Amino acid sequence: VDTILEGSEEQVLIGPQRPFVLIGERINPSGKQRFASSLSRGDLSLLGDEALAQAESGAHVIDVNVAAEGVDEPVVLPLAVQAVSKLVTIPICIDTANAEALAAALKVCPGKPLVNSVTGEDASLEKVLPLVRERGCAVIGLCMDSTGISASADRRLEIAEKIMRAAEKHRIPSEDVVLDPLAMAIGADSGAAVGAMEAIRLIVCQLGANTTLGASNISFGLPERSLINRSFLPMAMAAGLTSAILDPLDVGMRKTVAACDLLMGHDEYATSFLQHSRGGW
Ligand code: THG
Repeated sequence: VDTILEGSEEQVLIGPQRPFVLIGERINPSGKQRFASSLSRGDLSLLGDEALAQAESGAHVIDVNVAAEGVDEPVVLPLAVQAVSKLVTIPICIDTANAEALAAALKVCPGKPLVNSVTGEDASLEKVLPLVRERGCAVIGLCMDSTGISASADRRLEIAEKIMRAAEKHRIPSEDVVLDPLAMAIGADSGAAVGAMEAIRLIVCQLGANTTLGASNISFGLPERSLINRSFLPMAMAAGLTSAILDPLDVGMRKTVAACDLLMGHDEYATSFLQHSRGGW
């Protein structure tokens, strides 16, 4: 199935027969002190630069996350979403764990955004799903709950199933739920990549849903992050992953995704690959 997202002027389809969808991760203050303090002062200029740079680099969707110490999310998130939506025409992925901030951001966001995210916890499902239903948008379901993130792929599938059932109860179309099996740091758990791939396979086979994950999470704390990220992504794509949150300014990653789209049979006559290759990426 295809998940349809809309920006102010562009539509993006996530689906198993479509080119892989890149969700730009760079509007996120975690680990970036300068960005965090400018946001807490209400300065949105850095954010605008990141939005434009990512769209120009080929991001299909822009993730907007402003969560940091000193940032009043219910005030800053809608301002950030509005600022981004005025600069780019592609869909926005609203990345927050704060339901009040989400509701405020949805009010000012054009098109059909992707809400990032709901978890399998009852409290999260009951707060977030009514907002998704009311706005008619799509949502990322994180395969975790109050007990945390399980190392077991079967357990992650159970949570995915719970999220799908809850979405159905709220009359949200199943294609509007994108499941995130959760990629964890490989430096902390050597089973992180294999576990994520197994969870992707189960989710795709059992639920037929689209999937996403934070690709850069896998390399957290290690050197050669880009190398690790762009080695992981083809494995996850082969397991059925249909989108990812990553850094679209990483040229190596863009080349890898373009080559994988071609190899997956999603780029007939290598049209897109040739165009990017001739254009110097
Ligand atoms: N799943 C979903 N949403 C998510 C995540 C996920 N949102 C947040 C995160 N995980 C994905 N976004 C990022 C953004 C930045 C980084 C990693 C994941 C990152 N940044 C570098 C750092 O912190 O060291 C700094 C970036 C830079 O080099 O400038 O790694 O899993 N649904």
